[in-house]
Amino acid sequence: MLAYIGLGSNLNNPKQQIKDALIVLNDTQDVKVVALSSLYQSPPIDGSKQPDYINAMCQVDTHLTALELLYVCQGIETKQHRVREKKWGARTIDLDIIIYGVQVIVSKQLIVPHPQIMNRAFVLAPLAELEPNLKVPVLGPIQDLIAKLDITKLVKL
Ligand code: A4P
Ligand code: MG
Repeated sequence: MLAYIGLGSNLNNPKQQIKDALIVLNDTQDVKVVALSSLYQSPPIDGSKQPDYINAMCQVDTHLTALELLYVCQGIETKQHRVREKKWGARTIDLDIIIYGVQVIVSKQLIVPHPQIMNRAFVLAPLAELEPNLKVPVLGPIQDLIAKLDITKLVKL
C-alpha cells in the first residue's frame, strides 16, 4: 500500500527532528520511505506566538494497516520526546497520516484522508510536489484544493 505521511516540527532543531523521524520510519519493518518532498517553512496556522514550523511530506510503501502505521508514527513522536501539552501547541515532531491508498477511514483513532488537509498549504504543497496529478480520496484533484488556499506564507527551502 502507498501512503503519505506529513511531518512537522517547530522545536529543538526542526530539520534534524524531521531527518531523525524519517530514518526511524524507514528502518521500521514493512515500511519503506520511497519519496520525500522538499522542506517547507511557515508560521503556525493559528497565528499563535510559536516558532515557525518546518514541514515535509513522505511517501511510504507499507504492508502495515493504517492503524498499525499510526502506532508507528506515534512511537516515533514519543521517542523524539514529544510532549502533548495543548492541541496545536509547539512540538518537536508531529507525524500525521495524510493519505492511505484510496482508503477512507473514519474511526475514533484515525481519520484518513486527514481531516484538515484542505485548509493546510504546508500539507498540500509538498504533497503536490510528490504527486502533482493526485486525486485525493473524497476531496478530488490536489491542484483544485491548492488553488483555493493562500500559499503566500509558505516558503520552500
Ligand atoms: N488522528 C486522527 N486521524 C489522524 C491521522 N490521519 N493522522 C488522531 C494522525 N493522527 C490522527 O493527534 C491527536 C489524535 O489525532 C491522535 O491521538 C490520533 O489518534 P496528536 O498528534 O496527538 O495531536 P495534535 O498534533 O495536537 O493534533 P493534530 O490534529 O495532529 O495537530 P495538527 O493538526 O497537526 O496541528 N502550523 C504549521 N505551519 N505547520 C504545522 O505542521 N501543525 C500544527 C499541529 C499546528 N500548526 C501548524 C502545524
Ligand atoms: Mg498529529
